[in-house]
Amino acid sequence: MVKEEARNLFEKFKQAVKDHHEFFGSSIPLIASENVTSMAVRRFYLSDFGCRYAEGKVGKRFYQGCMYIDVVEDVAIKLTKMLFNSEHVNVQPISGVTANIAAFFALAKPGDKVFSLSVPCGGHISHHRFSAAGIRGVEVVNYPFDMENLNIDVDKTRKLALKEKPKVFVLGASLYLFPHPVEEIAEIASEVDGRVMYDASHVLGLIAGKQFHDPVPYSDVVTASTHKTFPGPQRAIILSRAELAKKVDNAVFPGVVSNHHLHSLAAYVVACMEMLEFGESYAKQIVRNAKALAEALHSLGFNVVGESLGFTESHQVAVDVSEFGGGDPVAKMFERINIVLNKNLLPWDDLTKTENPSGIRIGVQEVTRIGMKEEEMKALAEIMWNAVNKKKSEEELRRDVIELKKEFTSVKYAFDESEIYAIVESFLSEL
Ligand code: DSN
Repeated sequence: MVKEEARNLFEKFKQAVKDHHEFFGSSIPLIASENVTSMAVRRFYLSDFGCRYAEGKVGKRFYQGCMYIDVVEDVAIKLTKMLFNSEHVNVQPISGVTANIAAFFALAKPGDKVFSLSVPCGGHISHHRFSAAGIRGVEVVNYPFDMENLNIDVDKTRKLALKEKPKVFVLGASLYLFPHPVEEIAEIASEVDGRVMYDASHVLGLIAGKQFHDPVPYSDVVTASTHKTFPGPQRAIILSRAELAKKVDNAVFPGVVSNHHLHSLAAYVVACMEMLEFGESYAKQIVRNAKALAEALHSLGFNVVGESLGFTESHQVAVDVSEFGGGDPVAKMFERINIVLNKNLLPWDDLTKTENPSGIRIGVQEVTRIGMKEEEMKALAEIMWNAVNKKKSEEELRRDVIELKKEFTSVKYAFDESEIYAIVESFLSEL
């Protein structure tokens, strides 16, 4: 007989699961690092693969029963190569941070210097000493940042690199509006015998859809989670030059991964197929939507970051909301009216502003995936403007959000389930 306390906890859990799904069903999701997967992806996520183990590499496992898992992983590698044209692919990291830890192990030794962007300028926590970079014991030096161009200052970076001689130049970001100067940094890296590691997590889907600068030809290693603009399950990949294959693979297994969550690997294969088919139109609409939202917010009176640069080239829009009390109260107020986004440090914030930074960060990849277009971006901007200026009650604003969301209840740019089974079957038979 289960104890009453456990039963009560289970009731609480069931209620939370129900409430969560109802909340997201009637909300506008704008977290730049999230996305929604198709029903076909979810089907594979629930498969028996999630109950199995596959340590090691394709064809070289430590457990029996992996013969079909080997096929799945081989397909995942080949589809990833098709999407990104990379010499070597590892599909085993279970998250972006895991991939970054492995990349640091492959590229650097403890005590080596690493250049990365500060967190306010967009650097991810795993590019820093309190996460993946610190786990490898490297010394992090921040890139000089050009506040006007909202990007890495190449000339100052060259000067600093000649002095500091970093072994790794980390590119890619979490607040990522404009492509980093990858060619220029790769050139500097070659001058000081360093390597380029590009964290493409945020823009992977835009790269797959050919709507963002492709870092693969200029980077030694590209790491990326597969669930932001790339609409797959939560895991990660590492792309690298062929000469680094062994180092990368060993850093992943046995370095940071034992089993690698095979149900999400199967789901990732389906997401790759979706991106091969729909990636370009999906990515194009994401960038169009981001630009449309930025322009609409700006014309209403919001202080949108990057005006002189066209606001954004990615899925993200950043807004300085200092005049409305800062990112923390503004993000919480939006949550109350069913708009989900996050507070964010902006390049001019120092770390003392972490709790209440100047900005909010908005990502439009998920609303694009459910079919929203430029017109809905304008409607969304209007609700946001009414909200920060308290032109309506929160109850009325929540109703406006629910009304806007009402028509957008299914995932676009995706196969239907029967089609995906047929496609996966035909692909498997071609191997
Ligand atoms: N922290 C996530 C983001 O929102 O950018 C990435 O891990």
